[in-house]
Amino acid sequence: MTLTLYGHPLSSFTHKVLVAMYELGLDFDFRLVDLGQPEERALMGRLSPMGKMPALRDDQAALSVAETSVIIEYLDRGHVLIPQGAAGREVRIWDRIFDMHVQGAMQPIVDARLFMDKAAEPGVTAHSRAALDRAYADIERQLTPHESERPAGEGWIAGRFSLADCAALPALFYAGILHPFADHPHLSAYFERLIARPSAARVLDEAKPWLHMFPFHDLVPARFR
Ligand SMILES: N[C@@H](CCC(=O)N[C@@H](CS)C(=O)NCC(=O)O)C(=O)O
Repeated sequence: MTLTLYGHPLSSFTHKVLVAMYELGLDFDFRLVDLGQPEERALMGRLSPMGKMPALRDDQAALSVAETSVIIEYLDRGHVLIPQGAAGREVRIWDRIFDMHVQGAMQPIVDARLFMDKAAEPGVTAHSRAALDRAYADIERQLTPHESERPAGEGWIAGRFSLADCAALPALFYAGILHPFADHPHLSAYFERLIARPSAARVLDEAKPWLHMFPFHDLVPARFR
């Protein structure tokens, strides 16, 4: 494989794939894409159906892969991050929860700040915070021994470290800045384990020089800047 990941060091979904690539010890080039430039946006449009980042290019196979979970599945030939069978189903469930119900709930807060009138922001934010509260409660239950039908095990969200934990890192990083979860002890402890993982620590370290561009930079805890 001759791999290039097209993304941005501030992009949460790029973080998810970077954590996976570092976990898998893959050799690859990183191509920083500036979606503010029309030609760069057009480039992403050619690599990925919705023009979303990140996208993976495998030159040897002459193909491009989009959508983070699909990219990671493509890379994980040895089923290290996505086990086969029932365990894999649990991993996919939690991958979806972090992408859709944590990132998906958090993103409107950022979009409202970037693209909406100031007057519209409180309504969007209130809706997002309520959705995040529901997601946090479910994750807390999953991580609480004897509370869930789906045993977390080994300190990770679904058995051993997996695709779902790759998804959890950026989702909880950004959501936790905008809507903290300190009142959820198991979730908070899980996040501390995540950020201590060398792959995740490396991704967050690489994001540091870019975090001043995050619209809520003033809320980023000092330890991440
Ligand atoms: N479901 C997609 C989501 C990717 C996504 O939303 N990426 C964001 C960056 S974190 C993006 O490309 N935003 C730019 C845009 O929507 O124009 C995935 O998992 O790859």
